[in-house]
Amino acid sequence: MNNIDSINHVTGKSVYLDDILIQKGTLHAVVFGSSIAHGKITHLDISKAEELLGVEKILTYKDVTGQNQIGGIIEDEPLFAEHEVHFQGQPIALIVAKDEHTARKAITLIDIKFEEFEVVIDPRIAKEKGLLLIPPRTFRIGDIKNAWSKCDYISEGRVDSGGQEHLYIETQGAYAYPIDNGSIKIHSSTQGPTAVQKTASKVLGIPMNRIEVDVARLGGGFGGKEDQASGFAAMAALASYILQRPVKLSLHRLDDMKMTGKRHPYSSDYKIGLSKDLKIIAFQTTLYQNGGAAADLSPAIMERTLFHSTNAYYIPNTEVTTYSCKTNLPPNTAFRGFGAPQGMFVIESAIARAANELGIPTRTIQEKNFLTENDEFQYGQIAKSVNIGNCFSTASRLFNIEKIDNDIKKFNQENSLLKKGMAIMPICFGISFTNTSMNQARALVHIYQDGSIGISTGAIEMGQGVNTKMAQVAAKVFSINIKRIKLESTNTSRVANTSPTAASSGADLNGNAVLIACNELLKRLKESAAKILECSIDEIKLQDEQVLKNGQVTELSWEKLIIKSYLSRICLSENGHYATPIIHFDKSKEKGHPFAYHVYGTAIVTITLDCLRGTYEVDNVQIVHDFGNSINPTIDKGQIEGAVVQGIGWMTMEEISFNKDGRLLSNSLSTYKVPDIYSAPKAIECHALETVGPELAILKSKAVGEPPFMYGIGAFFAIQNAIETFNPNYKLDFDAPLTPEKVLMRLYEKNV
Ligand code: MTE
Ligand code: LUZ
Ligand code: MOS
Repeated sequence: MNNIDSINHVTGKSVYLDDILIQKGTLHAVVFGSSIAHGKITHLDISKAEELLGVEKILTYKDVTGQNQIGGIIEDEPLFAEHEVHFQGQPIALIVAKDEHTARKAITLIDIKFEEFEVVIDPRIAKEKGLLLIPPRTFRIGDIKNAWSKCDYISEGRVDSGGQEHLYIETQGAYAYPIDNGSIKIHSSTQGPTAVQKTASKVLGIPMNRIEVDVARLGGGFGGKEDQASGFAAMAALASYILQRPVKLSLHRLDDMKMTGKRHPYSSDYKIGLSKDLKIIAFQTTLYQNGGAAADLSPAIMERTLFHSTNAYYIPNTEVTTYSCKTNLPPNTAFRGFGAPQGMFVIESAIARAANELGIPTRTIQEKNFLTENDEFQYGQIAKSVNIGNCFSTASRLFNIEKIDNDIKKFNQENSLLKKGMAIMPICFGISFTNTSMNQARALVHIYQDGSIGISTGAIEMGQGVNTKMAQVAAKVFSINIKRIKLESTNTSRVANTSPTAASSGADLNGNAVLIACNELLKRLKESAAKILECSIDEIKLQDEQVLKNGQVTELSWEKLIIKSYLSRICLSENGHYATPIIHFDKSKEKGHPFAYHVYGTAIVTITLDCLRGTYEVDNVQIVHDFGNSINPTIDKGQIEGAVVQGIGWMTMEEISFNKDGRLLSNSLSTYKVPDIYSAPKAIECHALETVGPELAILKSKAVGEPPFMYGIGAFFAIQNAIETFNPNYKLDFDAPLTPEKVLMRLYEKNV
């Protein structure tokens, strides 16, 4: 089963924001952002810009009809800067003109002066100065204080990981226009239509029922549009509301890179203690999250870092503290993995260093400490259906780790300037929004008189294939051809109060809502069929577009059943509501059962390093992944491949760089490198672990969106492994990304 959209995608027929035919009289908007990272606006004169022919209006905070506030979790972010600016690119005004060119020209006519303040871009410095977005949080289990004395071996260190630009192909944008009754309709490239609706309602100062948000699909989101689409949509909506004209805002790539937040860079200190037989007895870490200038989703991301700071290991004494630090960077935000990759990189680094100091392979420690059934996570949840050990042992058998090892040794002996390296990356990722209340979804299913079906849910299709999976669910329940099913755009008037499509739970939550709605309709249709065929309901079965009675095909086809049911005045529409059972979390104790289940897997990453140039190639990523009972192996494999490449990019080549004044230096695709086909692994082999899959996953098919991102972390350690082989003087350090530039320095680092 391919993605239902694939033909339209490759023939260019799929409609994205920029493909929506615009109405007559549509105006175009461009955001005017701050040129400095921190300061006071001492002078702002927009009059010359406003006089430019073709400029309709320039909006500032003074024009906001409701509240000038877009903070989602914490109300700390103005839509337009008022008197101060806190990051370079922070929106100050919106120029609305007859076309984008005119709006850009007007920007050059805006007269603005600042008084500059001190710029902080380092989270550790922010913490010292007391600049925190929220109070710190700590997760703990066991007795860390007394655990150290039980350790035979203790190792300490520092770990840093960098930011990451989402680089969705479609930039942030929205198209808003007035509709009947003083309402506004917004087409937005967002993962969270309700977030957009709520934000626009607040900014415009009109109730939510006057704002209709509609999303056909996104050209990628990766978390970057979970929260940050809202501000731009609110701007377009505000302009449209004030001018009573259609307004389109579609960010230029360079503006998008400059104005929007990215993955959070983290800096951290850790201490790890092991017993003689290599059991990890204690692990303590303090992480400094670089939150940027406003909270955005940082508190939730910090929470997921705490949850995943021990990755796939059981550590009886753990204490993890995270500080969310306020800096003068654009507010950092959700990005595939949502704080988990940063946390996992720390524990993997701690293990790698300990192994290095003990002179043993890293995997010896990894293997000895994997979670097992009924182990308790540091947040109180008891691990069930654990198969990390299973994934690891299957991977080592299937891909023959011993042989990989020997081949690498042989290669490295035979080659002086090329060295190969290898690393194992295990993953354990919790599925559910960590904020329990967000784990709900609804689906509205209509069966039309001709037997075709329209499904509306809260899920956003962003390339991950959620629409295909939901169509599969409905087709399975009714046992009909999937071609009869259409996934409608995601629209707040049809499905309300949606959680963003995020946390990898889009298919689980919305798919289950579809399942509930379809099962209810099926019950009704069976009743109807039983009446028509004069038998009991138990004798009825729908199979391959036919109604069966006691297993025998009847003259009643799907289409006949539908039209007859309609004529008998049976309701052919249903609204399904799903809320994940079981999960809960008590923030006052930092304990609970926050996740419906966990996704496990293991990757073996092998690389070849050119020790003359510092460049490297990823030879292979060999994975054993726990999909549960995959509903769509084609799509799931695509998710694995994309995530692996994205993860490798984060760890190796994608380097976000700000200067000390808070100016983004890596501000275009010539200075910010993402993996292309040449730098992608030469092979990605993915083997599905045989499992039944958990009840709480949609049709036992586990969530797949984010977990495989973290396989990419293995590339860091594989490269590091090759550097060690070439240069025995190299002292391990953990400062990602490990760019070719950094690799070269380490290859020739001298013993000091
Ligand atoms: N795949 C594609 N092609 N495009 C995307 O934007 N986002 C990822 C992942 N896979 C993304 C993607 C992220 S961050 C998440 S949370 C999940 O998809 C969201 O979709 P799901 O909940 O349906 O898995
Ligand atoms: N978003 C969110 C997420 O609001 N809560 C989460 O737990 C989460 N996890 C992953 C990605 N996005
Ligand atoms: Mo994904 S970071 O949950 O949008």
